[in-house]
Amino acid sequence: MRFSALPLIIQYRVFCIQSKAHTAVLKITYKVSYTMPNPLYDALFAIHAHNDNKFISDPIEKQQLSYSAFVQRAAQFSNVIQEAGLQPGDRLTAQIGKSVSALALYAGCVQSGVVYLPLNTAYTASEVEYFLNDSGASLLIADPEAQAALTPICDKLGASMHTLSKNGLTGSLIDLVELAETSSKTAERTEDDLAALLYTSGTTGRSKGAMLTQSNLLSNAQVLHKLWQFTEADVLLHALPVFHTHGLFVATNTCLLAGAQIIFEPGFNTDRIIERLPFASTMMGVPTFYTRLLAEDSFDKALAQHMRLFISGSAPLLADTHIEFEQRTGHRILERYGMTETNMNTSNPYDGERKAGTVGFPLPGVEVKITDAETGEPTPQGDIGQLEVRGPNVFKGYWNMPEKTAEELRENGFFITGDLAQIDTEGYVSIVGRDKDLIISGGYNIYPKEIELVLDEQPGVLESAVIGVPHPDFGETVVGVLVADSDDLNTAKVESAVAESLARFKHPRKLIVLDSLPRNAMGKVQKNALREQYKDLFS
Ligand code: MLC
Ligand code: AMP
Repeated sequence: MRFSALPLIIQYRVFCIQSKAHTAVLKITYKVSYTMPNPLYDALFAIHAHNDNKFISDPIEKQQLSYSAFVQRAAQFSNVIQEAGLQPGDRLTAQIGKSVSALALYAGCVQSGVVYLPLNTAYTASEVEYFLNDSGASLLIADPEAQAALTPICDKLGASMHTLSKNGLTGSLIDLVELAETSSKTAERTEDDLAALLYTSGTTGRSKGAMLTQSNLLSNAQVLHKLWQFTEADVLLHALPVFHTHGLFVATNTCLLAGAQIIFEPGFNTDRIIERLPFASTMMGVPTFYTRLLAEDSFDKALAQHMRLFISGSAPLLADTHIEFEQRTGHRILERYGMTETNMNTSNPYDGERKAGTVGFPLPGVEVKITDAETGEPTPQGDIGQLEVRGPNVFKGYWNMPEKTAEELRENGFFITGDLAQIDTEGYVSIVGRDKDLIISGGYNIYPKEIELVLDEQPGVLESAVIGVPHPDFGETVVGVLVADSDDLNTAKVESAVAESLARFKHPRKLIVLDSLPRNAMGKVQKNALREQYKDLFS
């Protein structure tokens, strides 16, 4: 059982060596075909079963966990998941803090073949209810502080719940994990089986579950590992949340493939990051990380001298930030572009020129084209159009939403990203805008429609328009423009209603009341006019 996660050949070799029947090994090797019972588990975790190198460490607090110890911990989580009755293909939802246990839970899901559905810790109970209900998840792992609010929801939906504390050290889940065996049966999976379900908000206000297969995740990690030249000598300073593609897949899977070490920070605290930078060789972040570092006088060349690579993504990195960063540290940030539905699509080169304001070239194996939104036909070289991508990284479709899937994922495999882009004569892709009504605040996607639906329901509100405006820290932030239908409009009450139903990062940082919304001749709200009018609100 201990080696059941390994390819059959290796299992047999190990078995033969253990039983001292060395002579049988070669004969058997040629008879048994090479099977990969769980490609993602084998590539990311099983290979580390005997790796005693550091996986997670903290150079300041002098803590560390080896790869082999982590694999054993993951097996304990896998056993608990299986003992809870979850079968391969079932969904497990987690709204938990960033901890080693959160990573082991992810690994335990991969090992047991259960589809992992991580949720932003900022989501309110009503948001969690939507995800639980839509995904049909049978088990929710939640913070003990959220237990009282989430228990009735689980009861209503027939899901079970376990708790896990923010630091991952206590909770009913840990009580079971502590008792579980440190080896576990590995569920057989194919590359096309789902590994994760990640929700992304939609323009209609309803979040969509992006179905990510084992090969979506694995192929992307393999490409990034090679392209960005990660090795076991690397130490990644990891300050991203682990409920999104960036922190969970791009950062973690790439390190797992390389056998690199991770300094696993609970969040982005500038002082703690500055303290740990000298021990790291690489960092991945959203642009806010880099602007926050640049705001510190102590952030200089000396502090970054051991670094090999800074990577940015999830939101546009201003060319000014790129240039200032290079002047300050001598490092050119490598900007890449991706999405929940597609993992990573493009990247600036590791060795070649990293062009500020661009997201580089399509990744190996990924096709990118710019098309006309009306006709779907490719646009002439250099023109702006909608960006479409195709490759092994592109998701399988939206969970239980065949129509939405058909709208965005063409039959020929190209996914319409909703981003507007152009490609220069050297092949560098630039994201120049969005065809979708979307705000990206500090790397979190916010769909205005979702907020407008809540605002419109409030007493005294006739209608609303939610826009994104420039923000010095978050890149963009949310502003709500309201039209009153009576004297009853009380913006403080509106704010508390929003707070009850939507995660904090989606809350409008300002509510503005107008007599009417600007509209074009067709009656459509002119959000561009509002964005222009309020563009300096936070500068
Ligand atoms: C926190 N707050 C935010 C916010 N993050 N508000 C708007 N936008 C955000 N992104 C709220 C807090 O709740 C708090 O509310 C206030 O803003 C200030 O908090 P803070 O302490 O300054 O925030 P902090 O905890 O430091 O978080 C900021 C951040 C974080 C930028 C470090 O948001 C972050 O880690 N973002 C990364 C998101 C990410 O991983 N995206 C990848 C998606 S995958 P109050 O009540 O105190 O005012 C993807 C694909 C791809 O996009 O290509 O990668
Ligand atoms: P998400 O749905 O959270 O995965 O966010 C994906 C979106 O983030 C993309 O569609 C882009 O709009 C945006 N994005 C990601 N990386 C970049 C980047 N480097 N530059 C500009 N936008 C980006």
